[in-house]
Amino acid sequence: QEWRFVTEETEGQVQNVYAEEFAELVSEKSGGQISIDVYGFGELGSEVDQVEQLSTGVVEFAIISPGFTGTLVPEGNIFALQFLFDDDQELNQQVLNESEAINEHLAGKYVEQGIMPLAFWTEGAMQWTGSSALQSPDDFDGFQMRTQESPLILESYEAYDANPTAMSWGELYTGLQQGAVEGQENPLFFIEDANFHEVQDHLTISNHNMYVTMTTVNPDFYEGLDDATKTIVDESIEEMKSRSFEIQAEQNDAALGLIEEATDTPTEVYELSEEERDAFRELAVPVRDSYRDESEDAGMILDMLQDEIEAAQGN
Ligand code: 6CS
Repeated sequence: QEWRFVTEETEGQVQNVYAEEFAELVSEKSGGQISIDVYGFGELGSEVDQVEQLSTGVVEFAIISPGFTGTLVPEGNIFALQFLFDDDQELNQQVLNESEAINEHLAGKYVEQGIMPLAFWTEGAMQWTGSSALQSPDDFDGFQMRTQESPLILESYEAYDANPTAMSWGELYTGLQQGAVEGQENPLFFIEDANFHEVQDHLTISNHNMYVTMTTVNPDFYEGLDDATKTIVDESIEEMKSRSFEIQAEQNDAALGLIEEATDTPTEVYELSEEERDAFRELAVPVRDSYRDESEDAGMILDMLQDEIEAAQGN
């Protein structure tokens, strides 16, 4: 059998390393009977096109970031909420692995739209880059911020009085270079590998949110698998849970040094203090009320997740 797996990133980046390793596991476990072709970003379309390719069965597997499903699955906007999770990414990954709010209630909303999440995982804490310094909410006043598609990501930057625009990352380097947008948010590995630091003068270590993504499968395809094949998929997903964390940690740990070494395109690095982060947090927290208004179950999902995060922090 031959399956297709599309990601939102390119060769060597976290999602592609993940997909290649997943393909290898499935091939091994099936004694070479199942081979998975991995398609990188740009080979099949934009991030939003890929959401449809998964739900219509053009591809069997996809890595989909909730930032691109904001209008399709409003409850998925929960990951747009800044300062909701802990600063400790390992604790966050544990919550993502074990959360009933996410793996049952939120996952159910995705299944209703033809997207079956098999794992939710972090690609690391997100940081800001800008053509000007971003150290206080005032610095975002009128700032042209690029974001993913989700309404609540846009609203989160409107809360800082910025002018956010949704854009595919395929257009982002040129957009930053030509000044169509002035800044963006991403984990350090992605900022470095996509070379955004080349066209940005400032990098703020803000840790304002973490980047969450999902390994997904087409539900009809998955339900149609025989039990032995399902077990191969499930075991491979399980084994990739610790691997995904290691892959992102390794790349994110190396990235800041690489950005600082690129002295021909210097980038000023500034780390926010806790007090400076609090000024953003204060404006970000009310956006949670907009999340509650997203749907009938959104409030329940948010309350449950907050309890789960607090329980994990108490350990
Ligand atoms: O900023 C983005 O849209 C891209 N960022 C990451 C970390 N992965 C893919 C995504 O499309």
